[in-house]
Amino acid sequence: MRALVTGARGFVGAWLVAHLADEGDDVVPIDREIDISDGKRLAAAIVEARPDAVYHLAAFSHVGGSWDDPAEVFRTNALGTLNVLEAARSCAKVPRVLLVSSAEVYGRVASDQLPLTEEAPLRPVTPYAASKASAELLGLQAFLGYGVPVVRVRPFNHVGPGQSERFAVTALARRIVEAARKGERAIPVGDLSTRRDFTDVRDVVVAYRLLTLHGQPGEVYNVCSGHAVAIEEIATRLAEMAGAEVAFEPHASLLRPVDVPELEGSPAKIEAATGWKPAISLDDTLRAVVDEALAGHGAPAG
Ligand code: A2R
Repeated sequence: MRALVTGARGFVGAWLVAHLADEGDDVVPIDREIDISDGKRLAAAIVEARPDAVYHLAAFSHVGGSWDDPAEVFRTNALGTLNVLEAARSCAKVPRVLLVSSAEVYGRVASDQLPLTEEAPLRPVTPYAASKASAELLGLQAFLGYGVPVVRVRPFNHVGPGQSERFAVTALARRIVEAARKGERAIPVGDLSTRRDFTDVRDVVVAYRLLTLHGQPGEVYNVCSGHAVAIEEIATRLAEMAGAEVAFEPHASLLRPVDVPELEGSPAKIEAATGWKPAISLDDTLRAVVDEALAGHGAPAG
């Protein structure tokens, strides 16, 4: 299968490109060299590549940072997705499109609503979530209106080696390792009570390929483990793994304007469609993140 990947040098993109190549796919990676909001250049590149599948990952991906420039976030995530869909539609043989949305589209949810199924209403709280919900609607319209075979995915939090330290788990691991090296005992943190459903990025990319092959066009699938874990527990495990004796001190500057207290997804639909289940335990993931922090490098590993 010939697979074009947008956002190919990002955290997930690097792992996805490696996984597709391992599976024998012919991969065409694109990233910043073609701005996703430049519809003409993007269409030319996609038409020329003649892919069987497009994995659309390019995005403004930082939820907290999305408050600073909602228009730019919308341009990249929603308009960029429209450009990918239009490009796919103009190909001689219309490729499958895997459209990567986000579980953030579910917004704040009462704990009795968890785990979230794909039927849950979209109630975006952040500019990032609104841009992803918009991208999903564009994908649905491309399917219903033009018959483009679009499969939408809502990944919950993913984590693993190669992630930027703008994201909580990697940032925590690096801060813990640094504090231990300097002999510091206290680490400033955001809200540790937040609970999230984490999946290892290496499992996420397996899910993406399986959904591209076996997902039902027009449908949407959660990609998640089905178990929420408090960031506090993760912080504690990271510290243990790093051999660091540190205390975590909440810091106002590290809190987001609005945070979603708990997210937990149901993976039942993806399991039924593809047989996918996460294979890597949270401890193995955290160990890999700590090892990377101890080795002192953070470049994408894929
Ligand atoms: O922002 P950069 O320089 O790191 O480049 C990112 C790229 N990207 C773009 N590419 C083309 N045109 C744009 N206007 C544009 N804006 C951003 O997309 C980066 O290489 C890639 C996204 O990778 P990450 O930020 O590492 O995101 P991650 O964690 O790999 O997430 C992949 C997908 C995204 O759709 C997320 O929203 C979703 O999974 O969770």
